Amino acid sequence: MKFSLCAIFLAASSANAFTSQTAGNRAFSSLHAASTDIPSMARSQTKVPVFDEVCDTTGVTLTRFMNEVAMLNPELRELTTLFGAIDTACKAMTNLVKRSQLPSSETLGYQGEVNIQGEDQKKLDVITNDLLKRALRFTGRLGVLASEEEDVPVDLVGGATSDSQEIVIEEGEKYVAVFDPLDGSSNVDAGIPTGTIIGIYEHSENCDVDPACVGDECTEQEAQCLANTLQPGTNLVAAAYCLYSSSTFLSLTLGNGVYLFTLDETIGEFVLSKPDVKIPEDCNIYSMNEANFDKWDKPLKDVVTGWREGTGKSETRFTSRYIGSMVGDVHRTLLYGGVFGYPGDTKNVNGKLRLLYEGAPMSFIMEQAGGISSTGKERVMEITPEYVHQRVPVVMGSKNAVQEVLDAYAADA
Ligand code: AHM
Ligand code: MG
Repeated sequence: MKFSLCAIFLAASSANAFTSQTAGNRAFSSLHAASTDIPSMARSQTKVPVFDEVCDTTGVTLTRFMNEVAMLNPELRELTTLFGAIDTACKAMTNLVKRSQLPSSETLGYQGEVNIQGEDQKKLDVITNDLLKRALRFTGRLGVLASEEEDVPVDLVGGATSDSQEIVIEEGEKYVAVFDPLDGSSNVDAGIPTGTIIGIYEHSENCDVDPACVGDECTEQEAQCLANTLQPGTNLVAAAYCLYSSSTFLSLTLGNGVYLFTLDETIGEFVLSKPDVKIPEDCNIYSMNEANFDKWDKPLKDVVTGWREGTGKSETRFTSRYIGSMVGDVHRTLLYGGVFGYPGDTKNVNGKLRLLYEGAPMSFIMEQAGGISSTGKERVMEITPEYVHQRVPVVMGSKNAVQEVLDAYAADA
């Protein structure tokens, strides 16, 4: 085992993955006119850790992985600090989700509040949002964050609480975080997998915001700084998801491949279980809410009909798997191959998923695993959000099958 793990990392090292992929991600960047001028993110080559000695008992923990990334790439030290907070928050959220099933926990059900998107908030949506916010806040490395459960972008450094929409920017912040604290929470009462999705962007060093500025009191420049969250996925420096299921998984990318960790509860650590995850190019599984089939665009309907009947490009009859929790559905899609989608339809032209904290980070991970993520017509990663809770149609997964969807849309144009 020791030998094979070392061999895998040596292979990753020779591929120089972190650097080249990060540069590739940047190459597509274009900022929305309304956002602050984010400095060019050209960075030196990121070095991949090589583990020539692996503890048989603990393997390679996330902590060690991040320490080695930081030692090799001092400019990423603050980013690895953020991952320390994510590591802790995902463990805490694992316990919350697990314990929620116990009669004594009283965390199931609805909070009695409706979020900005008109959705009923579950108690666990609110608790996990607060937990993740606080964990990230205490790193002191974060300027602004946007969350599914917050009306507007907020900052963690200045002491805002979940009850306060006050936005404060302090010196020293370096990153912007976007997240969905408990995706698929409608499933949680039934004990079905849920997840956390996180994206991290760089914060503009040029931002100078008066800590007293709130809402309309902010100058245009200050408001633009707060709009740092409105960056396209191509600007992401990192993305991660945690999946709360039979095990807890933490999957991350720093722009150079996807690394999958599994929580070993006996030692309380995430342990590297799959370095450099690659999605199979071919597949026979699709994962979409088929109750909406009649309302989908014709090109998508035609392709899915071909998959059902085995008359599509691959001449393979597909099967269907749909949990209704994006993190779980995408995780399975990454490991087994497949196509996950939440397309637009005649009722909701942009589908249901949110671009900033669902579509973009999951697309970054999918692309880093060798898959494709598109609206059918354009790359999800290239869309600059105009507002925080913007929705986006998504079709992502195995290269050849997603390409079949893109070809159908192109032929229909
Ligand atoms: P949520 O963020 O409110 O939990 O909604 C997002 C979830 C995704 O995890 C999942 O893909 C989708 O909603 C399922 O929606 P539907 O029930 O319409 O199929
Ligand atoms: Mg969600």
